Amino acid sequence: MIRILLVFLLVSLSIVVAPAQSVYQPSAENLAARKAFQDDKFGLFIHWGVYSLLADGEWIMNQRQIPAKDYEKLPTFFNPVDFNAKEWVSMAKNAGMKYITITSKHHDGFAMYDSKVSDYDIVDRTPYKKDVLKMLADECQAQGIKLFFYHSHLDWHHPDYYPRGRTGQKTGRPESGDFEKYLTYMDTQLTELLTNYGPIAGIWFDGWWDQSADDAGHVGKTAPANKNGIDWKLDRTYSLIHKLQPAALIGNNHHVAPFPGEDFQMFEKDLPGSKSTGFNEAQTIGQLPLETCETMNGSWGFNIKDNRYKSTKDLVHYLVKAAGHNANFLLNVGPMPNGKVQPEFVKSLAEIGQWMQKNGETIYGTRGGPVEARNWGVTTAKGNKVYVHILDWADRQLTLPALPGKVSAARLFADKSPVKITQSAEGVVLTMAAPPAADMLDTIIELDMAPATAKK
Ligand code: FHN
Repeated sequence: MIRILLVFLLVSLSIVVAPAQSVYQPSAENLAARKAFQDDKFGLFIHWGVYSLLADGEWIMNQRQIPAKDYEKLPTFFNPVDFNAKEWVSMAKNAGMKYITITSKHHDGFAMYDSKVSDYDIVDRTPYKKDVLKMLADECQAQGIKLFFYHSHLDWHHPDYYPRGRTGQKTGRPESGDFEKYLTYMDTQLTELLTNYGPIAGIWFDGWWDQSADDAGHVGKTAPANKNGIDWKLDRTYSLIHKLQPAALIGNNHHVAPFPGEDFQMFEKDLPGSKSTGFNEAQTIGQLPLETCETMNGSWGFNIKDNRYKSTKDLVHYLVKAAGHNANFLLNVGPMPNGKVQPEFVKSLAEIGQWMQKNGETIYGTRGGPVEARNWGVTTAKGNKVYVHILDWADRQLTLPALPGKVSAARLFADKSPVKITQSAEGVVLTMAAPPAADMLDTIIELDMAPATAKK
Protein backbone atom coordinates (compact mmCIF):
# COMPACT_ATOMS: atom_id res chain seq x y z
CA MET A 1 0.00 0.00 0.00
CA ILE A 2 2.79 2.47 1.05
CA ARG A 3 4.63 1.56 -2.18
CA ILE A 4 1.57 2.30 -4.41
CA LEU A 5 0.99 5.61 -2.56
CA LEU A 6 4.68 6.44 -3.03
CA VAL A 7 4.56 5.63 -6.79
CA PHE A 8 1.32 7.62 -7.08
CA LEU A 9 2.89 10.56 -5.21
CA LEU A 10 6.05 10.47 -7.32
CA VAL A 11 4.09 10.30 -10.58
CA SER A 12 1.62 13.02 -9.53
CA LEU A 13 4.60 15.23 -8.64
CA SER A 14 6.42 14.52 -11.91
CA ILE A 15 3.15 15.04 -13.81
CA VAL A 16 2.35 18.34 -12.12
CA VAL A 17 5.79 19.79 -12.79
CA ALA A 18 6.16 18.33 -16.32
CA PRO A 19 6.61 21.27 -18.77
CA ALA A 20 4.06 21.58 -21.61
CA GLN A 21 5.22 20.07 -24.96
CA SER A 22 3.50 22.51 -27.25
CA VAL A 23 6.94 23.69 -28.25
CA TYR A 24 8.46 20.26 -28.46
CA GLN A 25 12.18 20.08 -29.18
CA PRO A 26 13.16 16.43 -29.65
CA SER A 27 16.39 15.49 -27.86
CA ALA A 28 19.47 14.41 -29.77
CA GLU A 29 18.84 10.81 -28.68
CA ASN A 30 15.30 11.07 -29.93
CA LEU A 31 16.39 12.34 -33.34
CA ALA A 32 18.95 9.54 -33.56
CA ALA A 33 16.27 7.02 -32.59
CA ARG A 34 13.98 8.42 -35.31
CA LYS A 35 16.67 7.87 -37.95
CA ALA A 36 17.34 4.33 -36.71
CA PHE A 37 13.59 3.68 -36.73
CA GLN A 38 13.36 4.79 -40.35
CA ASP A 39 16.33 2.57 -41.23
CA ASP A 40 14.68 -0.45 -39.53
CA LYS A 41 11.69 -0.42 -41.89
CA PHE A 42 9.97 -3.58 -40.66
CA GLY A 43 8.39 -4.56 -37.34
CA LEU A 44 6.09 -7.12 -35.72
CA PHE A 45 2.80 -5.88 -34.22
CA ILE A 46 1.36 -8.17 -31.51
CA HIS A 47 -2.25 -7.91 -30.31
CA TRP A 48 -2.42 -10.32 -27.38
CA GLY A 49 -4.67 -10.40 -24.35
CA VAL A 50 -7.37 -12.31 -22.49
CA TYR A 51 -9.73 -11.54 -25.40
CA SER A 52 -7.81 -14.23 -27.34
CA LEU A 53 -9.67 -16.81 -25.25
CA LEU A 54 -12.91 -15.92 -27.03
CA ALA A 55 -11.12 -16.19 -30.42
CA ASP A 56 -13.19 -13.42 -32.02
CA GLY A 57 -10.84 -10.47 -32.02
CA GLU A 58 -9.82 -7.80 -29.50
CA TRP A 59 -13.13 -5.88 -29.58
CA ILE A 60 -15.21 -8.80 -28.29
CA MET A 61 -16.02 -7.07 -24.96
CA ASN A 62 -17.57 -4.12 -26.78
CA GLN A 63 -19.10 -6.06 -29.63
CA ARG A 64 -20.85 -8.54 -27.34
CA GLN A 65 -21.45 -5.83 -24.71
CA ILE A 66 -19.92 -8.01 -22.00
CA PRO A 67 -20.21 -6.24 -18.62
CA ALA A 68 -16.81 -5.61 -17.01
CA LYS A 69 -17.58 -7.84 -14.02
CA ASP A 70 -18.33 -10.77 -16.38
CA TYR A 71 -15.37 -10.06 -18.61
CA GLU A 72 -13.23 -10.35 -15.46
CA LYS A 73 -13.81 -14.12 -15.59
CA LEU A 74 -11.53 -14.40 -18.62
CA PRO A 75 -8.24 -13.77 -16.78
CA THR A 76 -9.11 -16.57 -14.31
CA PHE A 77 -8.58 -19.12 -17.11
CA PHE A 78 -5.97 -17.30 -19.20
CA ASN A 79 -2.94 -19.57 -18.87
CA PRO A 80 -0.55 -19.31 -21.86
CA VAL A 81 1.75 -22.17 -20.80
CA ASP A 82 3.18 -22.48 -24.32
CA PHE A 83 4.27 -18.83 -24.43
CA ASN A 84 7.94 -18.73 -25.43
CA ALA A 85 9.49 -15.27 -25.75
CA LYS A 86 12.55 -16.69 -27.52
CA GLU A 87 10.31 -18.29 -30.16
CA TRP A 88 8.41 -15.03 -30.81
CA VAL A 89 11.52 -12.86 -31.01
CA SER A 90 13.30 -15.38 -33.27
CA MET A 91 10.21 -15.57 -35.49
CA ALA A 92 10.31 -11.77 -35.88
CA LYS A 93 14.05 -11.67 -36.42
CA ASN A 94 13.96 -14.44 -39.02
CA ALA A 95 11.25 -12.55 -40.86
CA GLY A 96 13.68 -9.64 -41.17
CA MET A 97 11.94 -7.52 -38.55
CA LYS A 98 13.97 -5.10 -36.40
CA TYR A 99 11.40 -4.28 -33.71
CA ILE A 100 8.30 -5.55 -31.94
CA THR A 101 5.27 -3.51 -30.83
CA ILE A 102 3.12 -5.39 -28.34
CA THR A 103 -0.13 -4.49 -26.58
CA SER A 104 0.74 -3.65 -22.94
CA LYS A 105 -2.94 -2.76 -22.40
CA HIS A 106 -5.68 -2.80 -25.03
CA HIS A 107 -9.16 -1.23 -24.82
CA ASP A 108 -10.38 -3.95 -22.37
CA GLY A 109 -8.08 -2.38 -19.75
CA PHE A 110 -6.26 -5.63 -18.91
CA ALA A 111 -2.51 -5.15 -18.32
CA MET A 112 -0.28 -7.78 -19.93
CA TYR A 113 2.42 -6.98 -17.37
CA ASP A 114 2.85 -6.78 -13.61
CA SER A 115 1.30 -3.42 -12.75
CA LYS A 116 1.61 -2.16 -9.18
CA VAL A 117 -1.09 0.46 -9.53
CA SER A 118 -3.72 -2.16 -10.50
CA ASP A 119 -4.24 -5.88 -9.90
CA TYR A 120 -6.17 -6.17 -13.18
CA ASP A 121 -3.13 -7.73 -14.77
CA ILE A 122 -1.59 -11.00 -15.93
CA VAL A 123 0.41 -11.56 -12.70
CA ASP A 124 -2.38 -10.89 -10.18
CA ARG A 125 -5.47 -12.20 -11.99
CA THR A 126 -4.38 -15.26 -14.00
CA PRO A 127 -3.19 -18.75 -13.06
CA TYR A 128 -0.16 -18.02 -15.27
CA LYS A 129 1.12 -15.36 -12.83
CA LYS A 130 4.12 -14.39 -15.01
CA ASP A 131 4.96 -11.02 -16.58
CA VAL A 132 5.07 -11.79 -20.32
CA LEU A 133 6.25 -8.28 -21.17
CA LYS A 134 9.25 -8.76 -18.85
CA MET A 135 10.09 -12.03 -20.54
CA LEU A 136 9.71 -10.45 -23.97
CA ALA A 137 11.74 -7.36 -23.02
CA ASP A 138 14.61 -9.54 -21.76
CA GLU A 139 14.56 -11.66 -24.92
CA CYS A 140 14.41 -8.62 -27.20
CA GLN A 141 17.49 -7.22 -25.50
CA ALA A 142 19.22 -10.61 -25.81
CA GLN A 143 18.50 -10.74 -29.56
CA GLY A 144 19.00 -7.02 -30.32
CA ILE A 145 15.37 -6.42 -31.26
CA LYS A 146 13.78 -3.10 -30.21
CA LEU A 147 10.56 -3.17 -28.16
CA PHE A 148 7.65 -0.74 -28.38
CA PHE A 149 4.57 -0.84 -26.14
CA TYR A 150 1.11 -0.30 -27.60
CA HIS A 151 -1.04 1.40 -24.93
CA SER A 152 -4.75 2.16 -25.16
CA HIS A 153 -5.94 5.60 -24.05
CA LEU A 154 -9.48 4.33 -23.83
CA ASP A 155 -10.38 1.79 -21.15
CA TRP A 156 -13.57 -0.31 -21.00
CA HIS A 157 -12.77 -1.54 -17.46
CA HIS A 158 -11.50 1.38 -15.36
CA PRO A 159 -14.26 3.07 -13.32
CA ASP A 160 -12.70 6.51 -13.71
CA TYR A 161 -12.67 6.36 -17.51
CA TYR A 162 -15.63 8.71 -17.35
CA PRO A 163 -17.30 10.42 -19.23
CA ARG A 164 -17.56 7.30 -21.39
CA GLY A 165 -16.52 7.62 -24.99
CA ARG A 166 -18.22 6.36 -28.11
CA THR A 167 -17.39 2.78 -27.12
CA GLY A 168 -17.64 0.74 -23.93
CA GLN A 169 -21.13 2.05 -23.15
CA LYS A 170 -22.55 -1.29 -21.91
CA THR A 171 -19.86 -2.35 -19.44
CA GLY A 172 -22.05 -2.04 -16.37
CA ARG A 173 -19.79 0.56 -14.74
CA PRO A 174 -21.46 3.26 -12.59
CA GLU A 175 -22.37 6.46 -14.52
CA SER A 176 -19.72 8.37 -12.56
CA GLY A 177 -15.95 8.69 -12.36
CA ASP A 178 -13.04 11.11 -12.27
CA PHE A 179 -11.23 11.43 -15.61
CA GLU A 180 -8.30 13.23 -13.98
CA LYS A 181 -7.82 10.19 -11.74
CA TYR A 182 -7.93 7.99 -14.86
CA LEU A 183 -5.26 10.07 -16.58
CA THR A 184 -3.03 9.85 -13.50
CA TYR A 185 -3.60 6.08 -13.48
CA MET A 186 -2.66 5.89 -17.18
CA ASP A 187 0.50 7.96 -16.61
CA THR A 188 1.38 5.76 -13.63
CA GLN A 189 1.15 2.64 -15.76
CA LEU A 190 3.23 4.32 -18.49
CA THR A 191 5.80 5.16 -15.81
CA GLU A 192 5.91 1.49 -14.80
CA LEU A 193 6.36 0.41 -18.45
CA LEU A 194 9.14 2.96 -19.00
CA THR A 195 10.89 2.19 -15.72
CA ASN A 196 10.78 -1.57 -15.21
CA TYR A 197 11.46 -3.06 -18.69
CA GLY A 198 14.80 -1.55 -19.71
CA PRO A 199 15.18 0.69 -22.76
CA ILE A 200 11.81 0.96 -24.52
CA ALA A 201 11.92 2.11 -28.16
CA GLY A 202 8.59 3.88 -27.92
CA ILE A 203 4.91 4.07 -27.05
CA TRP A 204 2.20 3.36 -29.67
CA PHE A 205 -0.96 5.06 -28.41
CA ASP A 206 -4.44 4.20 -29.63
CA GLY A 207 -8.03 4.99 -28.72
CA TRP A 208 -7.80 8.81 -28.56
CA TRP A 209 -10.65 8.81 -31.14
CA ASP A 210 -13.01 7.26 -28.53
CA GLN A 211 -13.70 10.72 -27.20
CA SER A 212 -14.29 12.35 -30.55
CA ALA A 213 -17.80 13.65 -31.16
CA ASP A 214 -18.70 11.37 -33.98
CA ASP A 215 -17.08 9.17 -36.50
CA ALA A 216 -15.22 12.33 -37.49
CA GLY A 217 -12.54 10.82 -35.35
CA HIS A 218 -12.67 7.96 -37.76
CA VAL A 219 -14.40 9.52 -40.73
CA GLY A 220 -14.52 13.16 -41.66
CA LYS A 221 -12.81 16.13 -43.12
CA THR A 222 -11.63 18.08 -40.05
CA ALA A 223 -9.98 17.28 -36.74
CA PRO A 224 -12.70 15.68 -34.67
CA ALA A 225 -14.63 17.64 -32.07
CA ASN A 226 -14.43 16.41 -28.53
CA LYS A 227 -17.55 14.48 -27.54
CA ASN A 228 -17.33 15.24 -23.83
CA GLY A 229 -14.97 18.17 -23.91
CA ILE A 230 -12.46 16.09 -22.04
CA ASP A 231 -8.79 17.12 -22.10
CA TRP A 232 -6.47 14.14 -22.71
CA LYS A 233 -3.63 16.28 -21.38
CA LEU A 234 -1.32 14.71 -23.96
CA ASP A 235 1.32 17.38 -23.26
CA ARG A 236 1.70 16.05 -19.77
CA THR A 237 1.82 12.43 -20.81
CA TYR A 238 4.24 13.07 -23.68
CA SER A 239 6.65 15.07 -21.56
CA LEU A 240 6.52 12.41 -18.85
CA ILE A 241 7.57 9.80 -21.44
CA HIS A 242 10.31 11.99 -22.89
CA LYS A 243 11.58 12.66 -19.38
CA LEU A 244 11.63 8.99 -18.41
CA GLN A 245 13.22 7.81 -21.69
CA PRO A 246 14.31 10.65 -24.01
CA ALA A 247 15.02 8.27 -26.91
CA ALA A 248 11.57 6.67 -26.71
CA LEU A 249 9.47 7.49 -29.77
CA ILE A 250 5.85 8.51 -29.25
CA GLY A 251 3.24 7.77 -31.88
CA ASN A 252 -0.51 8.22 -31.52
CA ASN A 253 -3.01 6.42 -33.77
CA HIS A 254 -5.53 9.27 -33.58
CA HIS A 255 -6.05 9.31 -37.37
CA VAL A 256 -5.45 13.06 -37.62
CA ALA A 257 -2.35 15.19 -38.23
CA PRO A 258 0.47 14.73 -35.67
CA PHE A 259 0.30 16.66 -32.37
CA PRO A 260 3.29 18.40 -30.80
CA GLY A 261 5.39 15.99 -28.78
CA GLU A 262 4.94 13.05 -31.20
CA ASP A 263 7.97 11.44 -32.84
CA PHE A 264 6.45 9.25 -35.53
CA GLN A 265 3.16 9.01 -37.40
CA MET A 266 1.27 5.79 -38.07
CA PHE A 267 -1.28 4.95 -40.72
CA GLU A 268 -3.64 2.11 -40.02
CA LYS A 269 -4.37 -0.30 -42.86
CA ASP A 270 -3.35 2.31 -45.42
CA LEU A 271 -0.17 3.52 -47.08
CA PRO A 272 0.56 7.18 -46.19
CA GLY A 273 -1.75 9.34 -48.27
CA SER A 274 -4.19 6.57 -49.17
CA LYS A 275 -7.62 6.75 -47.64
CA SER A 276 -9.09 3.34 -48.33
CA THR A 277 -10.14 2.59 -44.76
CA GLY A 278 -12.39 5.58 -44.34
CA PHE A 279 -11.21 6.42 -40.85
CA ASN A 280 -8.31 8.64 -41.73
CA GLU A 281 -9.94 11.23 -43.97
CA ALA A 282 -8.59 13.94 -41.71
CA GLN A 283 -5.11 12.41 -41.61
CA THR A 284 -2.54 14.52 -43.42
CA ILE A 285 1.09 13.36 -43.76
CA GLY A 286 3.34 15.24 -41.33
CA GLN A 287 7.11 15.66 -41.26
CA LEU A 288 7.67 12.75 -38.86
CA PRO A 289 8.95 9.24 -39.59
CA LEU A 290 6.06 7.20 -40.98
CA GLU A 291 4.71 3.71 -40.27
CA THR A 292 1.90 1.69 -41.80
CA CYS A 293 0.35 -1.11 -39.73
CA GLU A 294 -1.58 -4.01 -41.21
CA THR A 295 -3.10 -7.40 -40.33
CA MET A 296 -2.06 -10.72 -41.90
CA ASN A 297 -5.70 -11.80 -42.10
CA GLY A 298 -8.56 -9.38 -41.27
CA SER A 299 -8.12 -9.29 -37.49
CA TRP A 300 -5.73 -7.76 -34.98
CA GLY A 301 -6.56 -10.05 -32.05
CA PHE A 302 -6.80 -13.85 -32.48
CA ASN A 303 -9.89 -14.71 -34.51
CA ILE A 304 -10.47 -18.41 -35.10
CA LYS A 305 -12.85 -17.89 -37.98
CA ASP A 306 -10.82 -15.29 -39.89
CA ASN A 307 -9.12 -16.96 -42.87
CA ARG A 308 -8.80 -13.84 -45.02
CA TYR A 309 -5.05 -14.47 -45.15
CA LYS A 310 -2.98 -12.13 -47.29
CA SER A 311 -0.53 -14.03 -49.50
CA THR A 312 3.19 -13.74 -48.90
CA LYS A 313 3.36 -11.94 -52.26
CA ASP A 314 0.78 -9.36 -51.07
CA LEU A 315 2.67 -8.87 -47.83
CA VAL A 316 6.07 -8.42 -49.53
CA HIS A 317 4.48 -5.96 -51.95
CA TYR A 318 2.96 -4.09 -48.99
CA LEU A 319 6.37 -3.91 -47.27
CA VAL A 320 8.07 -2.68 -50.48
CA LYS A 321 5.30 -0.15 -51.22
CA ALA A 322 5.51 1.15 -47.65
CA ALA A 323 9.27 1.66 -48.12
CA GLY A 324 8.54 3.39 -51.42
CA HIS A 325 6.20 5.71 -49.48
CA ASN A 326 9.04 6.42 -47.02
CA ALA A 327 7.22 4.41 -44.33
CA ASN A 328 7.91 1.44 -42.09
CA PHE A 329 5.71 -1.66 -42.22
CA LEU A 330 4.32 -2.97 -38.91
CA LEU A 331 2.81 -6.38 -39.60
CA ASN A 332 0.46 -7.89 -37.03
CA VAL A 333 -0.09 -11.26 -35.42
CA GLY A 334 -2.79 -12.09 -32.86
CA PRO A 335 -1.40 -14.99 -30.80
CA MET A 336 -3.64 -17.75 -29.51
CA PRO A 337 -4.51 -18.04 -25.79
CA ASN A 338 -1.92 -20.79 -25.26
CA GLY A 339 0.83 -18.37 -26.28
CA LYS A 340 1.42 -19.83 -29.72
CA VAL A 341 1.26 -17.90 -33.00
CA GLN A 342 -1.00 -19.69 -35.49
CA PRO A 343 0.86 -21.67 -38.19
CA GLU A 344 -0.48 -19.67 -41.13
CA PHE A 345 1.22 -16.53 -39.78
CA VAL A 346 4.44 -18.36 -38.86
CA LYS A 347 4.69 -19.74 -42.42
CA SER A 348 4.16 -16.37 -44.13
CA LEU A 349 6.64 -14.62 -41.83
CA ALA A 350 9.27 -17.25 -42.62
CA GLU A 351 8.69 -16.77 -46.36
CA ILE A 352 8.95 -12.98 -46.02
CA GLY A 353 12.18 -13.59 -44.13
CA GLN A 354 13.61 -15.57 -47.03
CA TRP A 355 12.80 -12.68 -49.37
CA MET A 356 14.35 -10.16 -46.96
CA GLN A 357 17.46 -12.33 -46.67
CA LYS A 358 18.07 -11.81 -50.40
CA ASN A 359 16.62 -8.33 -50.94
CA GLY A 360 16.78 -6.58 -47.55
CA GLU A 361 19.59 -4.33 -48.79
CA THR A 362 17.09 -2.60 -51.08
CA ILE A 363 14.81 -1.88 -48.08
CA TYR A 364 16.79 -1.37 -44.85
CA GLY A 365 18.29 2.10 -44.45
CA THR A 366 16.51 3.40 -47.55
CA ARG A 367 14.13 6.28 -47.92
CA GLY A 368 11.22 6.53 -50.35
CA GLY A 369 11.78 7.91 -53.88
CA PRO A 370 13.11 9.57 -55.98
CA VAL A 371 10.28 8.40 -58.21
CA GLU A 372 6.92 8.50 -56.37
CA ALA A 373 4.77 5.37 -56.32
CA ARG A 374 3.58 4.22 -59.76
CA ASN A 375 1.19 1.50 -60.90
CA TRP A 376 4.21 -0.66 -61.81
CA GLY A 377 5.90 -0.23 -58.39
CA VAL A 378 8.03 2.09 -56.28
CA THR A 379 11.60 3.28 -55.79
CA THR A 380 13.78 3.38 -52.69
CA ALA A 381 17.13 5.10 -52.30
CA LYS A 382 20.20 4.87 -50.10
CA GLY A 383 23.51 6.67 -50.62
CA ASN A 384 24.22 6.74 -54.36
CA LYS A 385 21.90 3.79 -55.00
CA VAL A 386 18.34 3.92 -56.30
CA TYR A 387 16.34 0.68 -56.28
CA VAL A 388 13.55 0.40 -58.83
CA HIS A 389 11.03 -2.12 -57.43
CA ILE A 390 9.01 -3.52 -60.33
CA LEU A 391 6.01 -5.20 -58.75
CA ASP A 392 3.58 -5.32 -61.68
CA TRP A 393 5.01 -4.87 -65.20
CA ALA A 394 5.12 -7.16 -68.20
CA ASP A 395 7.58 -5.47 -70.56
CA ARG A 396 11.36 -5.45 -70.96
CA GLN A 397 11.37 -1.66 -71.05
CA LEU A 398 10.39 0.68 -68.24
CA THR A 399 10.44 4.46 -68.53
CA LEU A 400 11.19 6.61 -65.49
CA PRO A 401 10.76 10.38 -65.29
CA ALA A 402 13.90 12.50 -65.06
CA LEU A 403 15.91 11.65 -61.95
CA PRO A 404 17.82 14.14 -59.75
CA GLY A 405 21.18 13.20 -61.28
CA LYS A 406 22.79 11.00 -63.91
CA VAL A 407 22.53 7.20 -63.81
CA SER A 408 26.06 5.83 -64.27
CA ALA A 409 25.11 2.14 -64.31
CA ALA A 410 22.14 -0.22 -63.89
CA ARG A 411 21.80 -3.93 -63.16
CA LEU A 412 19.28 -6.48 -61.99
CA PHE A 413 19.72 -6.67 -58.22
CA ALA A 414 19.11 -10.41 -58.18
CA ASP A 415 21.93 -11.55 -60.52
CA LYS A 416 23.79 -8.29 -61.17
CA SER A 417 23.20 -8.72 -64.92
CA PRO A 418 23.43 -5.37 -66.70
CA VAL A 419 20.34 -3.33 -67.63
CA LYS A 420 20.59 -0.94 -70.58
CA ILE A 421 20.08 2.76 -69.76
CA THR A 422 18.89 5.41 -72.23
CA GLN A 423 18.62 8.75 -70.47
CA SER A 424 17.66 12.26 -71.55
CA ALA A 425 16.33 15.37 -69.87
CA GLU A 426 12.87 13.82 -70.22
CA GLY A 427 13.69 10.68 -68.32
CA VAL A 428 15.41 7.32 -68.18
CA VAL A 429 14.45 4.25 -70.19
CA LEU A 430 15.56 0.97 -68.60
CA THR A 431 15.78 -2.02 -70.96
CA MET A 432 16.07 -5.45 -69.34
CA ALA A 433 17.31 -8.55 -71.14
CA ALA A 434 13.90 -10.16 -70.50
CA PRO A 435 10.52 -9.04 -69.08
CA PRO A 436 10.11 -9.40 -65.28
CA ALA A 437 9.60 -13.10 -64.45
CA ALA A 438 6.04 -13.85 -63.30
CA ASP A 439 7.30 -15.75 -60.25
CA MET A 440 9.47 -12.86 -59.11
CA LEU A 441 7.73 -11.09 -56.20
CA ASP A 442 9.72 -7.96 -57.01
CA THR A 443 12.06 -7.42 -59.95
CA ILE A 444 14.58 -4.92 -58.59
CA ILE A 445 16.82 -2.81 -60.84
CA GLU A 446 19.74 -1.22 -58.98
CA LEU A 447 20.84 2.16 -60.33
CA ASP A 448 24.19 3.76 -59.51
CA MET A 449 23.71 7.50 -59.40
CA ALA A 450 26.62 9.66 -60.42
CA PRO A 451 28.08 11.15 -57.25
CA ALA A 452 26.84 14.75 -57.77
CA THR A 453 23.20 13.81 -57.44
CA ALA A 454 23.67 11.04 -54.85
CA LYS A 455 20.59 10.99 -52.63
CA LYS A 456 21.40 11.13 -48.83
O1 FHN B 1 -9.45 -0.27 -32.01
C1 FHN B 1 -8.13 -0.51 -32.39
C2 FHN B 1 -7.97 -1.90 -32.89
O2 FHN B 1 -8.37 -2.80 -31.92
C3 FHN B 1 -6.51 -2.14 -33.23
O3 FHN B 1 -5.72 -1.99 -32.07
C4 FHN B 1 -6.07 -1.12 -34.27
C5 FHN B 1 -4.57 -1.27 -34.54
O4 FHN B 1 -4.12 -0.26 -35.34
N1 FHN B 1 -6.34 0.24 -33.86
C6 FHN B 1 -7.69 0.54 -33.40
C7 FHN B 1 -8.67 0.76 -34.51
O5 FHN B 1 -8.34 1.99 -35.12
